[in-house]
Amino acid sequence: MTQSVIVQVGQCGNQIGCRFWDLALREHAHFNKKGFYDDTTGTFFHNPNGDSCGDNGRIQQLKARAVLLDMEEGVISEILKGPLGEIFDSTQLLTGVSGAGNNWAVGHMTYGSSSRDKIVDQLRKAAEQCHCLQSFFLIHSMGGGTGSGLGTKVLRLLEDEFPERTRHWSRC
Ligand SMILES: Nc1nc2c(ncn2[C@@H]2O[C@H](COP(=O)(O)OP(=O)(O)OP(=O)(O)O)[C@@H](O)[C@H]2O)c(=O)[nH]1
Ligand SMILES: [Mg+2]
Repeated sequence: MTQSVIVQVGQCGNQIGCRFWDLALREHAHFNKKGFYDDTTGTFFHNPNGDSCGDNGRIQQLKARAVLLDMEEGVISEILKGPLGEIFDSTQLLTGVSGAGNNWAVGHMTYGSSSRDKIVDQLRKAAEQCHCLQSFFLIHSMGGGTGSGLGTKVLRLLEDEFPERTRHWSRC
């Protein structure tokens, strides 16, 4: 079975990404009534307890196979405080302070350069948690500075660093 990693960039990317996670959790809960960690669940979710689960083999904890990027803090900190907060941890997040002010060049060039190594590191960590990584899904806006500028930078990074993996992107 293969796995995929979702990369959400900027306000729009993170908000739409969270709608995806909400739906994915609901679907798994609907079809996986016994609550076992199986290959299907593993497509988008990582079991941080390894192969071991709790009593009766039921899932104790799930983490999204995701990397969350935003050059301001507000949206991601709201996500962490909300009902989806538990499926992410600090190693999957990268936030800045002031955002890219709706400026593609600031997102692409300024943050793209200063954050490159940290982003690659997070992508690698997410990839290393997969037995058989199939693809990356990138979610970002065409407007905004972070979504458009850093989002397109991340697309290039994925091509450079993971040339053999499929890339899908969703633009809003
Ligand atoms: N469909 C949809 N579009 C959104 C959402 N949030 C923002 N947008 C659109 O995204 C564009 C602005 O991009 P943002 O994602 O807010 O900006 P950003 O990527 O955070 O970039 P900066 O804040 O400029 O650094 C506008 O066209 C918004 O209408 C959302 O939740 N859903
Ligand atoms: Mg923003």
